[in-house]
Amino acid sequence: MTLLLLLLTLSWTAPHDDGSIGGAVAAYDFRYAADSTLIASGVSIPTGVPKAPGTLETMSVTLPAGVWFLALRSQDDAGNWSPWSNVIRAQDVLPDTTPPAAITDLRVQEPVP
Ligand SMILES: [Ca+2]
Repeated sequence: MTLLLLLLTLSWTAPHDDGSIGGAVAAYDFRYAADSTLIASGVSIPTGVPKAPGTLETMSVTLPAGVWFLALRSQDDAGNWSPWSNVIRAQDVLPDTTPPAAITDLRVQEPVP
């Protein structure tokens, strides 16, 4: 039996410490869950140190096969948490099991001498 995993590359823009101004945030809280309403109690995913505000953050995540919802929030150095981000849905890319259609126009193009 093959152990199926879901491999994702995620990205977001690094936020500011104080709303839309200030330096980098201190930490991220990145989670996934089987239900979009359960993100806050979902499984934590380790992230790197937050980058400078406005920088594109990218991260590779490996999850068990299935359908998952993911979101993150950030914390400043005073301990304040941002609201949760938008929630994204990720699922396995199912194997392609649809074959090509049958060719139906096979014919002799010219008489063979
Ligand atoms: Ca702040």
